[in-house]
Amino acid sequence: MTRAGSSSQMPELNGAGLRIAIIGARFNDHIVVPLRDGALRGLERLGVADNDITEAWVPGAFELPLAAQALAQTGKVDAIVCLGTVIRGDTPHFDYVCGEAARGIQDAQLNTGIPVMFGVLTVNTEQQAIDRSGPGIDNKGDEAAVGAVEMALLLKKFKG
Ligand code: INI
Repeated sequence: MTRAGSSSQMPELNGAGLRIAIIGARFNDHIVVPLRDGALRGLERLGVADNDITEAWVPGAFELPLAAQALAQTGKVDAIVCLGTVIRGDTPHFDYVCGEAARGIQDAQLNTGIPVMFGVLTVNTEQQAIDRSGPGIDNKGDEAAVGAVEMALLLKKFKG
């Protein structure tokens, strides 16, 4: 039997040689910067070289999909980590931004074949965002970075 990510156990991940991009949404940057820091910690822990990491910023989570798709189309990255924070307010704006960010990020990875991680917090309160962007490995930016390395390695394996 050929196994390619077919075990439910988290595989050993070696990110050396992978080119990973992080795109952050500047809106709520007091949360997104710690998510970015978590992503960088995760990539470094898995051996992704600093020189192989690209960082870019967009105004808000709504803009993440276009930037991710454009970057994926360059062929210069093996995976992309999208980071943002959308905090529920008094109007339906939250639902539009979250929905379009999620749909667009999924479209970007399906359209391009480059993994694009959904590291966007969609929370009801600022405290929930703070709780998910701390210094531990439960930081959602760190988790998204680990996912990016896993998916990049899996797709490379598929392509042989
Ligand atoms: N963008 C976010 O990333 N988070 C938010 O909480 C948010 N809220 O609440 O409005 C937000 N809005 C901006 C949006 O992403 C776009 O940048 C803007 O609508 C321009 O297209």
